[in-house]
Amino acid sequence: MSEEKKKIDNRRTIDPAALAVIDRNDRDGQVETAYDRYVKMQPQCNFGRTGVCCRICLQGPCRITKKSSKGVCGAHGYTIVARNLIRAIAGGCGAHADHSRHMFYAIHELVEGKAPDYAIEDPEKLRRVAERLGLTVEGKEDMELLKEVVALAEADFSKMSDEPCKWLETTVVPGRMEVFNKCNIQPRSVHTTIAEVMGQTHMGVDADPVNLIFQGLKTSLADYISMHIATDLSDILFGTPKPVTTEANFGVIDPEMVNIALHGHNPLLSEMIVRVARDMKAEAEAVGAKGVKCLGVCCTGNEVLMRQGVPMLTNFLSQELPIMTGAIDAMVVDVQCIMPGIKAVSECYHTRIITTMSHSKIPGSYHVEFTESRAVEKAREVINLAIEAFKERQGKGVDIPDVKVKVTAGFSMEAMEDLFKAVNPDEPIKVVTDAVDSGQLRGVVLLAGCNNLRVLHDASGAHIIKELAKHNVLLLATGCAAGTAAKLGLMNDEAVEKYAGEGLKAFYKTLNDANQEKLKEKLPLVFHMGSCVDNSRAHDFTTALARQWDVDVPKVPFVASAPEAMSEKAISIGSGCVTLGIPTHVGVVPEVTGSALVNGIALQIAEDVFGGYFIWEEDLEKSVEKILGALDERTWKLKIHQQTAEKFETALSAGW
Ligand code: SF4
Ligand code: MSK
Repeated sequence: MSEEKKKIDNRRTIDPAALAVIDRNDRDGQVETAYDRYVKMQPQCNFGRTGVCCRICLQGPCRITKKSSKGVCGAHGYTIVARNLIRAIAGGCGAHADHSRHMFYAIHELVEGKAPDYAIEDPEKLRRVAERLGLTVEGKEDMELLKEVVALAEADFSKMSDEPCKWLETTVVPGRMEVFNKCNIQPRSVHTTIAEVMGQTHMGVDADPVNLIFQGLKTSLADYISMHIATDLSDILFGTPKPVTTEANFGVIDPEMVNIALHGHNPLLSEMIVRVARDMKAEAEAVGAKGVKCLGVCCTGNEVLMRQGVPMLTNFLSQELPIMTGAIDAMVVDVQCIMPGIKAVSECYHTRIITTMSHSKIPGSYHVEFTESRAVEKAREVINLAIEAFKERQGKGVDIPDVKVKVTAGFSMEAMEDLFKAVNPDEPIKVVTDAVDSGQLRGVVLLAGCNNLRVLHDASGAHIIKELAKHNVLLLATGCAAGTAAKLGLMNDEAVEKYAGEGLKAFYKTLNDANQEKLKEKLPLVFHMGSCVDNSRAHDFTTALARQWDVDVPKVPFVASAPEAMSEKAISIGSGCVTLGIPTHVGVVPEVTGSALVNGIALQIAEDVFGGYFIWEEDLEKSVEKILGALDERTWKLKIHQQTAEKFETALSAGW
């Protein structure tokens, strides 16, 4: 057995509920999960891990070694690493574009009168988005306006001309657009940019690593556009999230209910299932259940948590484990981050795995093809499968770890502004900039991204959150990092008492006091902003800070951290953060270290050009130090320049 194999066991999580299931399975069961497969997979290939394996043509795989510094075609390591990296960014962008396009299709059907089960849930958001896009709003009916918004979205998805994409131009500060123009990385549109990457990285096209990386950064902007369109369209269709309190972790499973886990990313069907489930109590009661309970996994979970207050069951890495409680009647999946392994686990239980998208299937699963025109009917079909499974469950034992915690989520940008307005009605975001200027807050950090078995599940996210809170950092979260906070009791008011420093506590007190009448629960330690695509909300937060300070983003004390980055989407989101001017910590070193040049661009040169840069750091203490260091550098510079501007009564300098 290799050294690495000896060191690693399958107890690679700090989530007490997940550990309870893993331990019980080790004692009594034989179900294989990702935690076991990761151990079996060791040692993993170092060529792949450092990015120096090329399989782009059939002469490969070519691997860069001491003996052979170039591939068969003569491609250097830096070309191979850069090509692999930007294909991953394109993969991430492709996934977000897929999600976003689906929202677009649904709204298109709605506008055409072919999606009778959907409606415009948030007409005010529609008007805000339309105004931001430069459309005339006055005197127009909602549907007419939605049609115009959708036409602009279609152009951003697919136009071939050079004018700026609307969802980029209207959501970032002018300084960013100047940088994008100067570097020639403005995407023509989302789809053309993805296609460009595939052409540019074909065998024998671009060998220049810098040119390749710039195309990668352009693609990360296309990714940002996709995410922003998805968030805006989802809010228009299903409502913009507002604070909501519920519970998280395996203890939310109720053995007396028909339990349906909603997993994936796309809210189109899951929203319908949640709504229809409320009307199908009688059908559930007819088979002896108390009702139908929906529970969330990964980002579909985040979507329905944010808008409907659906309890959060678990995040990415532990997705197979709820099935092993024996009490999940159906796991309904749509797209992205769905482990094919759930099917094999479900075979040991009565659980129905139900795929719902034509391009996202798992062999042997139930498939209920989702169509916008028959959304309610499809939701009923899915729930009926779960009810049938509940009947089969009777008489069989269940074992549910008794772990659940309170969660307050639902912090869209609009919800945040609403909170700030209670303190400063005219300039809401000034509540945050004032707190940073006065030293009450040390800055703002977004915890984003996935889980990854290369590090201890949930450990780095939890550690970073607790330490940054102690140091008075305002914390936002999205994706499975938000799942970590939710499951581990870091997304409620009790966590503020336990972990926040004095400055952060005082900041919360101001907000809680001002919003007393509105808030059912006091504010949580970490503000849940939504799913992966809702990183757009966090970018809007950064843009609002930059506008308030009247500076470009690289001057704003805002850092992103993906402690357990895993997917190609995480790579494209992280690259987008850097391009948009944000220092970005990644707790799992990506596959770029095989080229000193590409690695150097990510860590240093990016800062010179875009103001944002990557911080690879797996050590937890050092991660916190580096994140705080990045915040402090910006806060310090901002203060010096503010003091100078005040002293000489001039405008704030733009050139630092
Ligand atoms: Fe090897 Fe070049 Fe083909 Fe890549 S493109 S597999 S480096 S020959
Ligand atoms: S689900 S991309 S593991 S955040 Fe959005 Fe979680 Fe990452 Fe998937």
